[in-house]
Amino acid sequence: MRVAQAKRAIGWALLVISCVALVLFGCGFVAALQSPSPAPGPPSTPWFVFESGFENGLAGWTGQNKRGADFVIISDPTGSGMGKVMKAFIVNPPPPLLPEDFPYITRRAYPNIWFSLKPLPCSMQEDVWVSRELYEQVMRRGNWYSLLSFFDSDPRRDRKGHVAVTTGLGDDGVLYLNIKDEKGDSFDFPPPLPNAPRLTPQEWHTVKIVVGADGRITLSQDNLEVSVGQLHPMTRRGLVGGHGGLYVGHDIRSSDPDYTGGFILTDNFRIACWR
Ligand SMILES: [Ca+2]
Repeated sequence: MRVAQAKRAIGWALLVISCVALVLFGCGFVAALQSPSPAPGPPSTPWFVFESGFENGLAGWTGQNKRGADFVIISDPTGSGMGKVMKAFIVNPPPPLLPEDFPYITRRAYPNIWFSLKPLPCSMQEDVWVSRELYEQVMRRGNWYSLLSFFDSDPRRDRKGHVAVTTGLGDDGVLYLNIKDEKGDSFDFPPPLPNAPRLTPQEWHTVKIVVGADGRITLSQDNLEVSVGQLHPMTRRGLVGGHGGLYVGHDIRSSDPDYTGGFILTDNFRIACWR
């Protein structure tokens, strides 16, 4: 009798264990079905990298451009632990008064980097902090505002470089792509993706452009996609340099008597190309 009871108990135990195992297996199978596809892994180790966090001033940069604006390397004034940062700002004296839509007025202040053509894919990114004064001034007047300029080489005139992609700030505070044709004129402004994040003032943001070997361009802010586009077919596929910093269009001082100044901070500029 006892043997029979023991056998029955063992039988029940095995049955329960089997059921539990089946349920667990089933749950795992369902979970596997429901989980999103795995995020793509990090790209292979870049074979070309340029980085500047301005800790050694302008070490590594190959030139600079200052017109109607200036920049200095200072300790991070935002208390965000960024170390040295680049502060760019509009400078006096204001230029002559010109029509607000005069096309050749730009204010620029940035170091730039040039090198021999690097095949795609490549990325370019920087951290930015825009003061409220500059942000509102730029947005209120609808000025374009370039954060990153991604240069390829000119396919026809063999110039040193040609702007292939820049970024601008829309009236809605969302960054957009400005894709250039082979002459450097604006070719395409892909609309932002739904729910694209706004570039808020007085906060650090990471802005990044990735251009794939197929010419696909992805603009992201703080690791969220903002806009996607495609290189103009006539531009050469590669990267020869670029810059971040301050680059605004029109004459934002003469067009606004209430202009109160403002500045942009830039840090952790980085270019990477990989295979
Ligand atoms: Ca830094």
